[in-house]
Amino acid sequence: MSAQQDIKVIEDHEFIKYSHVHYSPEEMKVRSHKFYNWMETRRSVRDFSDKPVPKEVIENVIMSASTAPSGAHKQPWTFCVISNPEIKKQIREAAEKEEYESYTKRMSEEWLDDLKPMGTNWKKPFLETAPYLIIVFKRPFEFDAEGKKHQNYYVAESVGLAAGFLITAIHDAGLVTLTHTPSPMNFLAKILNRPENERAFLLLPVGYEADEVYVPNNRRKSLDEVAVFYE
Ligand code: IYR
Repeated sequence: MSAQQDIKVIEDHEFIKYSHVHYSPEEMKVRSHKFYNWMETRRSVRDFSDKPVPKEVIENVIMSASTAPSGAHKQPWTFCVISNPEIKKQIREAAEKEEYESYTKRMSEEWLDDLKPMGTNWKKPFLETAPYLIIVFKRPFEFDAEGKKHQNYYVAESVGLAAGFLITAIHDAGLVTLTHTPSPMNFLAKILNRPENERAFLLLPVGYEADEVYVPNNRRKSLDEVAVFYE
């Protein structure tokens, strides 16, 4: 028999008693340091292996992403998971068409210069090689059963947080990803036949890195460069 949940009703709404796990200051230091070291090993990868990944892992990382906080708890996101080779091919062709235009016409000289150390170009073979593509859609509004439109709140912030959780969960599972933003992205909603309340937000290929992968030798900003303490 499970323990009875401690529930309080305030103005007709249920609240459940919550307490988080507590660690000693020493344990917190060790845990936070370990977690930082682990996150520090994450890298964006552009060369993928076609080695299969269990679907259950993808399901679990999406459920972790969906634990992100969201405006008024609307969870204004949909994760589309593509493993079908025909659809991946369509996505690659459409993305490369847009990226070709971007790299050859739309991006400024300064932007192209800033991207040189990343070694990117309009070619996106990973869109077919990676076993899974996860496309994160934001949902700016919802339709209720009567067809009435309801706005969601802080949609970009909420979906950005869910994407961060997703990337963290993918890393934790021992897989790699890339935050790919083909621009403009409306071809994705068309190919995937998404409803009118969804807009593509991010495209993440997910899988194992290719056998021999090199990533840009980027350094990350130090604490001093990213944080200001007011004591
Ligand atoms: N969307 C393009 C270009 C691109 C832009 C930025 I800012 C990057 O950090 C990386 C790439 C692409 O995906 O290649």
